[in-house]
Amino acid sequence: MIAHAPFRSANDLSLAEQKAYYEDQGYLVFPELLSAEELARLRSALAEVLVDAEGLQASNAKFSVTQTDDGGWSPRRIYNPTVRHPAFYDLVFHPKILDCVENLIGPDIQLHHTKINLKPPSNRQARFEWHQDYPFFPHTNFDLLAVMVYFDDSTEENGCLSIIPGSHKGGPRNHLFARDGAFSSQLEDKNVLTDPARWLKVPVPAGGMELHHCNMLHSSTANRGTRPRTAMVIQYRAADNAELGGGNKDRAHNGLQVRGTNPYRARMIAGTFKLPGQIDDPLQRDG
Ligand SMILES: O=C(O)CCC(=O)C(=O)O
Repeated sequence: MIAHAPFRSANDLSLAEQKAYYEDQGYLVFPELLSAEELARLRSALAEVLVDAEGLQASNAKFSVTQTDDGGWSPRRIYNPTVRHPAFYDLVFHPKILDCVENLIGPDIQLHHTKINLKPPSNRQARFEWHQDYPFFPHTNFDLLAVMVYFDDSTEENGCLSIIPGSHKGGPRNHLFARDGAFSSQLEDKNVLTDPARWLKVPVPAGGMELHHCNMLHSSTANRGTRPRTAMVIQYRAADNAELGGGNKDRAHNGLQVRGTNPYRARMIAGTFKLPGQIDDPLQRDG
């Protein structure tokens, strides 16, 4: 049993309380979501998919790999898991997940993309710098959120998520995007990070779920422990939330209607947003 951080378990909140908490804090944690059988099916699917990554020493369209501290190679991301195994496809339609998402962004829901993030033990590279998701795929409004379903216990030791509660209220911030295709972004203005007292570690048990607003500032450290940390990330959006700039065609099931209907209209919010295509390479800039 791992200790829960000092946040309220959304399992104990009514739908109205969940919505109010999400609007104010920008996230929700459900320590209990999946049954033991559902979790076992996902773990077994993961093992099946990872067979294809054995011996891989370079990233490809299916896996991103990373070097562990002992010099070996290990997958750190599975791209588009919904096309890799039916168990992952089925997960995006899970009624408990969609009931919760519907309460936050409305009854008409589409998938934006999915991925599985793996943090192998003793690996310093599988970490995420502070960022928001919205600048990577800006949309016409902010009804866009990331659901993280945990296949393992995530702990401070193995690199659980950190967030800055309430930071979504500041709106999208400029990010610098690296050119190499790897996930290495930086917040342009780091002043927002100067108060670690506002950072919150969010450990979630296996079978649980965390979700956060697209403008939530979040990060996670490397896995310094001996146990893996695996989570499937599912990005959902309201069906009237259209992606700006056309989006990335490599994302499987992008726009899949997972609940409700497609209204074929876009709801716009005012603002000026940097598009991810405007690449600014922090390495070149600093160097
Ligand atoms: O897996 C994590 O800890 C963070 C994932 C994340 O921020 C992302 O994939 O954008």
